[in-house]
Amino acid sequence: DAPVRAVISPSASLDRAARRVLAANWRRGATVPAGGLYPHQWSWDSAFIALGLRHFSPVRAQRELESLFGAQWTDGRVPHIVFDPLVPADAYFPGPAFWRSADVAGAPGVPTSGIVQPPAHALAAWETFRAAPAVARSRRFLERLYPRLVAWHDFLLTARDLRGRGLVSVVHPWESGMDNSPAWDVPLSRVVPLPPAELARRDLAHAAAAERPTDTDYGRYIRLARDYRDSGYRETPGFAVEDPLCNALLAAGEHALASIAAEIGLDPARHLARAQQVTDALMAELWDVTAGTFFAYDVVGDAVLRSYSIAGLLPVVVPDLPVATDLVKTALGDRFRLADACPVPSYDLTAADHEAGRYWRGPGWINTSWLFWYGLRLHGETGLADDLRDRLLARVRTAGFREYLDPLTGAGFGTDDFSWTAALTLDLIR
Ligand code: 2M8
Repeated sequence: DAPVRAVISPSASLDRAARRVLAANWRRGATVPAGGLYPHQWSWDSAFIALGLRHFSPVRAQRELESLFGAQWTDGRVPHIVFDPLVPADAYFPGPAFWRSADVAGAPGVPTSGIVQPPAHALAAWETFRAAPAVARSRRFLERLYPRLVAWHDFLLTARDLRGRGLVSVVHPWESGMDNSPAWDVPLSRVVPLPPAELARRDLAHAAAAERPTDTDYGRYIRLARDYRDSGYRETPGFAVEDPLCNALLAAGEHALASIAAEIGLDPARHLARAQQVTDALMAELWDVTAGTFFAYDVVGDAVLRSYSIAGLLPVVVPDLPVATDLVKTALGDRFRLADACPVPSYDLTAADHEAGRYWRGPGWINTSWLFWYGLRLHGETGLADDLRDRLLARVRTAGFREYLDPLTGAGFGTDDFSWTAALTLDLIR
């Protein structure tokens, strides 16, 4: 399928343009994030994509999540990439030949990666159900997905509770979804990068080098992934961090699982108890009252990572979080400038190493901004939420469905026709 460049003019509505992007990126049961740069199915992308699809094609939204969970491993992990066997092997690096999932007992028939991504899926499944309950009931959508979502959260809270404090660790920067976040600089500095000659980067054919991670970053990503793979995807390599965003999505996801359980006639109590446990652990281990944010924890280095990233504000998506007001205050301060910067910057605007156009080191993203918007509404900050939504839509109208934007100028970066930008735009319009 040729990528469709969305032309947004006053005559073509944003809604129609967004649907066109999602139609062009649909591939026989799942949506690719972007045809050139990311030509397979990505885990948390599918959760965000379902949140948009549910408004005009609830069955497609359900299938998006079903196809992802169809590639779940028997240990419960949901791989971060499900490879499309029809796409040429060298279209994306590292591809199926690198991950070698076929060699692992318990991996599915379709080739996948072996690492994971943030658990946004239970929330997306519940919201997908809520958009069209009758269709979902007739397809037994929740009945079929629920045991898989439970196994996914079980995997995270057992295999990945590396410190035994009730929090999940990510063992690769790609698992955080915020690949080259400055928050990972210290733990990554211990990883010896592979030389550029051992990397076959394909991303630079689709996006400017200045907007992507560096070769040194990639050398470290590939070494970590290779070591994890060579342990049979069991032993965590020299990188493990407790990320506030992953843990917040898990807590919010357990609340969603409680709603799902009740809907299909099961007892929601264990999910509410788990949500509370993860929320308590977040507060006890990652909250910094003086800084007014959550910080990630470096499990290997046994130290707090005092880096102000948007991930530290995103526990605002957790119902009953006792510090939501503090997070909003931090967001309104100089580091994130919620009142005028848009999308919400991925990283501290006042930091010396903030880079307005380089991937997760500064630009604003629609998915993390959507999560902040969702959290604002959850905690009754309707005025701030409406204002953020209006400014996000204005940015997309001007820049198109870009991957990420300069939060101060609105300039677009990365790939165009990016699926979660289009999908979450559709959700924000409603
Ligand atoms: C980016 O990550 C992939 C690796 O997973 C890459 O750089 O190739 C991240 O922005 C991640 O959050 C996202 O899910 C993925 C696909 O959109 O791209």
